Amino acid sequence: MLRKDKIVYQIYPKSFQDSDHDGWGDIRGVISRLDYLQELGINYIWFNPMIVSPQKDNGYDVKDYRNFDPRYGTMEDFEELVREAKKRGIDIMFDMVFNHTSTEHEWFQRALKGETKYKNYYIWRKGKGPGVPPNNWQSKFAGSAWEYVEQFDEYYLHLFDVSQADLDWTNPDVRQECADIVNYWRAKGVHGFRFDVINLISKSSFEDDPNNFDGRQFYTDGPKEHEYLKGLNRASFGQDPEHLTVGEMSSTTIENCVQYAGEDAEELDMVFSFHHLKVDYKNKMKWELQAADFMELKELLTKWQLGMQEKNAWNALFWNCHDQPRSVSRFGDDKEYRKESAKMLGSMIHMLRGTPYIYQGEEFGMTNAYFTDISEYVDVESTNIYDVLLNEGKSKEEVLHILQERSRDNARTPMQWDDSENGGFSDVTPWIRSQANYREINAANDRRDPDSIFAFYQKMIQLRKTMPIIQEGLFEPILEDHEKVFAYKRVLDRECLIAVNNFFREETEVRLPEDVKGYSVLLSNYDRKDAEQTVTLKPYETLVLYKA
Ligand code: TEU
Repeated sequence: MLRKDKIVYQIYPKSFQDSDHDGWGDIRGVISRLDYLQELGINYIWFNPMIVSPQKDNGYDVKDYRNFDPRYGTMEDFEELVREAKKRGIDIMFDMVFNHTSTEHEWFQRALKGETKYKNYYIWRKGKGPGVPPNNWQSKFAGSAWEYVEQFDEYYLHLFDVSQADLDWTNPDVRQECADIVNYWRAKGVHGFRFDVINLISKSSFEDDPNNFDGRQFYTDGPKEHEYLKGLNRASFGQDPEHLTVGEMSSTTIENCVQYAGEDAEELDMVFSFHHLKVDYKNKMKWELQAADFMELKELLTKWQLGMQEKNAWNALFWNCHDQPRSVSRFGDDKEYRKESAKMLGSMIHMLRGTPYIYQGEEFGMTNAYFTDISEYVDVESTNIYDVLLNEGKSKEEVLHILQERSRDNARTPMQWDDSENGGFSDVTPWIRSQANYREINAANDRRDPDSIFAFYQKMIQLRKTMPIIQEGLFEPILEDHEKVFAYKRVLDRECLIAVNNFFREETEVRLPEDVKGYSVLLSNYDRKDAEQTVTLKPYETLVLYKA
């Protein structure tokens, strides 16, 4: 049974805390910071992959599913982490990357040696003619999704980097291997699993994309998805009554997600979907900038809340992760109203129906990286697209500006703990540059403020843990036409919660749908003590009212 009082904290281990002076975060570094996480109040830590990987895609290119990259530490370190976390009431969630492996993985290497068993673990097709790939699908990281291998005169599919070969899930051996890997980590004390791009594992057919787009219609939410997920559930985590699972769903639909995360579907507990994080993509294109379309954001979040609720399915709630620019820079104001807007964005997410995820640094308002030179970027997607956009004729300045807004590295800079060298992450040069603003924006500085963002997050977390209305209440949109405010109600029996959030730097007036005399203020980022039916909201104000 899914516990609805949980809050997950995401750690990008490479950038969280270095303990052995190599500029690279590690497990012992995490152990040294567990008290901080306990104080915050979270229940789960989701770790991005720490297993052996050539690091072309920072661990999402898996070379060995069962062993840690020594730069992160040893199995003994991990066992200690599990014990120490447990003492503090924290469970571990691991990232399972099952759509693809690194081409350095033993399976792919044996495939290349001609072992049929392993060749059948991957997806191979003949080209359409000499030098012409099997179809026009595009990799998510730019270029064709197919790579030619001369000795077979065939191409293998890679929806991501050329070093990330897609696994063939129609092969029962592949499905069994994946279940075995989940069970291996379960035996080590892992109860939580995040499944990377798991809705891409069932490919429907291998025809050309008629719209000359990337081909996603043929490999997203494919015909066997639900069957594969039910099978994985039965063969692995479903046997653990305490499990917590989340699927990362790329370009998915509500129709599919109500099943993936339906209460009785026996697939997953919840889903990440990304539509609300594309409202600043012009024509849905990641590398074309536009100001966030606030009405579209409201519409999408409302549609997903209602659509999932109607079918008794469960959302993961988030603004940030290791693939997204920082929310305070993107939807808030990371200068004048950084503190106010960071709290407002947190409140908006944490009062919704679903399980909230906090990404490292969000709890004290870390901002985008604002790198000014391409040499500062590490992410394969960013460096690839840099060349592509230059070749398309954009100027260097223009492309660097786009990356400042969109690059995944915005979220991957070292955690800013204090104002010491590299923000206290490491005393040697980190694998990726620290942000220039760490002397001012850091956890220690924030926590010196009695009215800190951290304290606000602590409060939101405690509210969720103690108030059934936040865990279970029904979601109901209000003020749907308001152009500045995202507002909603949560209702449980006779209890009611009203949340209003001003997304803009101007004051704005709202008239609530009912008299709020009997309500008390549950959360405010401006020290508001009471409210009337008509309220003038301050810049980026969040106000949460509650009536028992
Ligand atoms: O991301 C899946 C994914 O498609 C994106 O969020 C991706 O970063 C974006 O679309 C590119 O424009 C997952 C992981 O979270 C990501 O870090 C990996 O790179 C990717 O899968 C491949 O494993």
